Parts: sequence; C-alpha cells; structure tokens
Amino acid sequence: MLFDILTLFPAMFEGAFSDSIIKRAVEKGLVSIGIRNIRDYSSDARHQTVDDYPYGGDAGMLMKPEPLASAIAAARERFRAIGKSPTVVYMTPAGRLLDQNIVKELAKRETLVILCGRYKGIDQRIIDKYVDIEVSIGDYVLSGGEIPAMALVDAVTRLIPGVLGNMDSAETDSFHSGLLSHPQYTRPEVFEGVSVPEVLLSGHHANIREWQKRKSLEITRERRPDLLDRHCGD
Ligand code: 6GU
Repeated sequence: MLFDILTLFPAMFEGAFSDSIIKRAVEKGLVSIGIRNIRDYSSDARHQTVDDYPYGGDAGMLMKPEPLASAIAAARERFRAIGKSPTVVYMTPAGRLLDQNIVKELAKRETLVILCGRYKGIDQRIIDKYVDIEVSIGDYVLSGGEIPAMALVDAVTRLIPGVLGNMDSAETDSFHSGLLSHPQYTRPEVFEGVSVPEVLLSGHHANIREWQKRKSLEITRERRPDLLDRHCGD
C-alpha cells in the first residue's frame, strides 16, 4: 500500500509513523508513506498563501483550491509513473463515519492519497472534482484532518497482509467480527486480591471459547447495541 498524505503540518506525522507496527510495515516494504506539504504547492512563492476568505462572508478561512489541486496532481503523478490510479480520501467532520468496513474497503486499494483539511475546510470544487471519499473519525471537532489521517493509515496498515504477525493478529481485534472483544487477563493469577476468571485457568479450550464469545456478546449488548444489529455470526 502506498500512501501520499497532503497536509499543512507535515511534522505532526513524524512521531506517529516512526514506531511499532507502522514502522515495521514500512521497513518490510509493505507500506510506503509519503508526506507532502501543501504550502510547497502554493502559487505565490513569496507568501506561500494557502488560505482565503469564504464567499458569503462566513467567519474563518478556507483552504484555497489551487495549491490543493497542484498537490493532488503531484501525488497522482507519482502514482501514474508506476501505473497506479489512487483513491483520494478527504478527512473532514462532514465525511462518512469511519468504521472497519470502510477500512477494509480502503485496504484493498493499492494507492491512497489522503487530504488533511484545516481551518473551516476546503473549496467545494476540489471535493467535487478530485475527492473520491470523504471520511470523518467521529462526532467531535478536531483542529484538522492530520490526527484522523493517522488513525486511517494505522487502521488500513493493520489489514495489509504480512503486517501483523500471529502475535497481534487482526482476527482477535474488537470490531473484526463486528463485536467488541472480551476481557483479557495476564499474570499474576491473583492481582490486588482479584483472581483471573476460573475458566481461563481450566485449560478447557471449548469452554474458554464459549466464555469469550459470551463475554464479547454481553459487552457489545451493554455498550454498543447498535453493533449487534449489523453483526452476522463470527
Ligand atoms: Cl476527519 N477532521 C476534523 N477536523 N475533525 C474531525 C474529523 C476530521 N473527524 C472527526 N472530527
């Protein structure tokens, strides 16, 4: 998977991708993440302007269309050179709520361009002409699309074959089966007076699976009944 991220704040990504699973995925050559500073594509070299006032007189600023179009064109060109045509994702609170189904869909693409919005958003003509899908990560306000982009890259990268070993397999993650995961315990057997549930110490695998499934359903019913409607078996 090749990612090309367009942002006004490239430094925000430095730490996020330089550790743990994403770092290893990059080192193994399974993913490559390019970060492009939209300011570099500004048409006025002197001030490198990237924002402007909205028509209609609303408060706040918008990202101008020209630098965005140039940055998207540069990303497209990078991929065209290797025979790929990317899916362009725009991170915006007005987008579709990100869930594991969207993540699975995006993980099937070979190349993704991820556009991070700032200020009050971007000129609608960029969305109409260049954006394939608009994605939000939840019903709350963030200062920009950078943190959502990191969440998206992380979630997609986990699904690329070879990225996860058996140790942290995606199959046991919450949401993979459409349910929240069951509680987990490690040593010691008794911690601050509280024991690990008996069944987990029994060594009886069928009983353990049964307990985990039951807990998983219980927790999902209690916290996220909306997920049960969409859940189909395991
Ligand atoms: Cl994708 N962007 C911003 N600015 N805020 C958000 C969001 C995205 N998703 C949830 N809140």
